[in-house]
Amino acid sequence: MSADDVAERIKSMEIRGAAEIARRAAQALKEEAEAYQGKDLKELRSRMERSRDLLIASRPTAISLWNGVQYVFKDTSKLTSAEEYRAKVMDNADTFIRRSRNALRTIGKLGANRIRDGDKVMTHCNSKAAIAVMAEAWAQGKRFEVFATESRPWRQGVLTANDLANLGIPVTMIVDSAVRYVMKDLDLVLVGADTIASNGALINKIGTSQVALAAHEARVTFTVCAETFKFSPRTIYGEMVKIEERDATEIVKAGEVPPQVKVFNPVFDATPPEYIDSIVTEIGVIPPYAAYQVIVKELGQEFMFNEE
Ligand code: RUB
Repeated sequence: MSADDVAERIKSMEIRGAAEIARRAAQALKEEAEAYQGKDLKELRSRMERSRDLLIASRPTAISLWNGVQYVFKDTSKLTSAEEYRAKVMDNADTFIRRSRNALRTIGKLGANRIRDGDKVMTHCNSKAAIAVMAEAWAQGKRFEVFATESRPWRQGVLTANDLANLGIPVTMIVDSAVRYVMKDLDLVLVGADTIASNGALINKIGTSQVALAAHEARVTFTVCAETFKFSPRTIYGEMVKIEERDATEIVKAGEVPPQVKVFNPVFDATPPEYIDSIVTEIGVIPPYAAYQVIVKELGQEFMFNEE
């Protein structure tokens, strides 16, 4: 699929979820490089850079997309032929996709240790990382049940409920506003991440911070499942994470309210680190306050000081 197509599908949410958009963008860049038959490095570079910019602009919040795309261009600036450049881009894309899939498996294994037999778990939105943890714990024979929030306005909770039901995991759907009401009976919250900032703040689907607040109040453990490519090197430079706002029609249909009514539709929010017990990554279970070290150590050489 072309980069233009993938960017459009990411924008329209046909392709969604922070890790998936990163993998699909890397794959699109790989295919674009693969399809180039010419010998003109300058032309290839400019085509690839156009696609890179298009993909990065397709959704603004998830740093995974930016990290994934940057990875595809790793060590390409000094290459001198179109063949070398093409091969490097393709190899980088494959490596990123493979690492991201491996990370998901490792997160599943490490996170599963956090689920105990008989637990009542809540999840919000539809995170493949959080689901990997529940899938692994279930496969290990642990028996627990899950409360999945609806996650308005896109209702990704329906996807989660289907994913869990297909695995045989008992799941109850609730509306987002029922979170605090059911929280007092729960043991654990497991959510994914679009971005983790250098101070350990979590940026995830709108409503995550309310879930965290309710968990904090009820002393329910709040755990984030996030690959290291969800950590943002850009926040180390002081950059704020851009919170995507989507169209009003996702909340109200045309004509439902008079035109003077404003509609505000932010689709992500920030949960402060003090509400997060731990973050399950492929390099271990860490406190949110270790985010800075993760960025420097894991992503440092590859992303931070590399202007490519
Ligand atoms: C999805 C969302 C998910 C994270 C993590 O939002 O907020 O919790 O992206 O997902 P949207 P994963 O539906 O708007 O993309 O663990 O699959 O990367």
